[in-house]
Amino acid sequence: MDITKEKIIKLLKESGNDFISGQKISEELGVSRAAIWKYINTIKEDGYEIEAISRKGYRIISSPDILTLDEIKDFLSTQYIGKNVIHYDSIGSTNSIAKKLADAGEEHGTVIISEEQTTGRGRLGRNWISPKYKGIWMSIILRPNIVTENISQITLIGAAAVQQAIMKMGIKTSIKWPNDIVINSRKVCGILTEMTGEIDHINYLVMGIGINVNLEKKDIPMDLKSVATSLTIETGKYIDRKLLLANVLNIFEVLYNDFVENGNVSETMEICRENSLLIGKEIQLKNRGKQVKAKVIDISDSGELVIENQQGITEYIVSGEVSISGIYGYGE
Ligand code: BT5
Repeated sequence: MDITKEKIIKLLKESGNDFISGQKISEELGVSRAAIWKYINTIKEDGYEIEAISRKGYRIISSPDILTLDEIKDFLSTQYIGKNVIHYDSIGSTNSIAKKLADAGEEHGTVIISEEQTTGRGRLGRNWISPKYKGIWMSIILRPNIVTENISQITLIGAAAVQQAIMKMGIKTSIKWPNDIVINSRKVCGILTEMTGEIDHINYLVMGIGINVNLEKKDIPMDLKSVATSLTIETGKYIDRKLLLANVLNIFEVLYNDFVENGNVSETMEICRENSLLIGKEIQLKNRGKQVKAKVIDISDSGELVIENQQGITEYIVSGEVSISGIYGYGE
């Protein structure tokens, strides 16, 4: 966003219910009053409701429900995650843009957010519906100095952060290893982690997180009715996306730091275990085209799914897709 525009929004917010004069803004920012008037108009176009009274000046009546840095920074307590937010009104896929920007050198911790995605992506080329203003559709650019084999743990850090952030809003969800957050047998969040690098070296990682926040039943297509839900559908309440987004980023950074600085994922795994949808259940596991039945015993300290196969042998699974009876309409 334009830096002067950002500063004007900041000044308006700081003066709260009081008017701030064009003269004062002009002095503080060193721009002409005519320019300020133009900026105020573009700020209004962004959805801010601004009252302007001659000789008194300007004040904000209401802020739009959008996920710009201006709108979330009061809730953010991070050092680097989300300190740079690139916000779009509409985009194909935040993961695709994040990869392009990361290729061009965009910094660690940058968050790409769009109010809507027109070609949101799931895993394996699947679609992710992302209606406007209804969810959190974002990608975090990460440049961790870790070995490639540990990257599946980062998806679990994302899942744990989302689960805990939703919990902070008073809503209990479960984690369906490795990348879904589930409420009442339906999916409210999916995570898509993509990376670029060599065998033993990561250039960057893009963690895409999609959370269905204020989608109403009509926003969910017919064929996804048994698969997808939203926080508002489940609670009947309108949920503050700004606060939820900041919570996710705040918690994510704490868990992520512990991982990259101390090699410690114990808190993440504890969250994944305690809120696991799968532990103790019979599942179907699909991995590299093979499908097997198994029972889930645990999630290991390094994030593998610990299963007992049909021969009674314990196996440690790093990646795969799990189907479980009664969840997402499967086997019902
Ligand atoms: C995922 O894939 O769950 C990963 C989703 C990641 C989405 C984020 S949004 C920001 C970033 N930018 C992107 O382009 N993507 C990421 P997967 O496990 O493959 O699940 C995909 C399946 O979930 C689809 O085939 C549908 O059945 C279902 N689905 C599609 N949209 C959904 C939604 N909004 N909520 C719940 N389920 C959905």
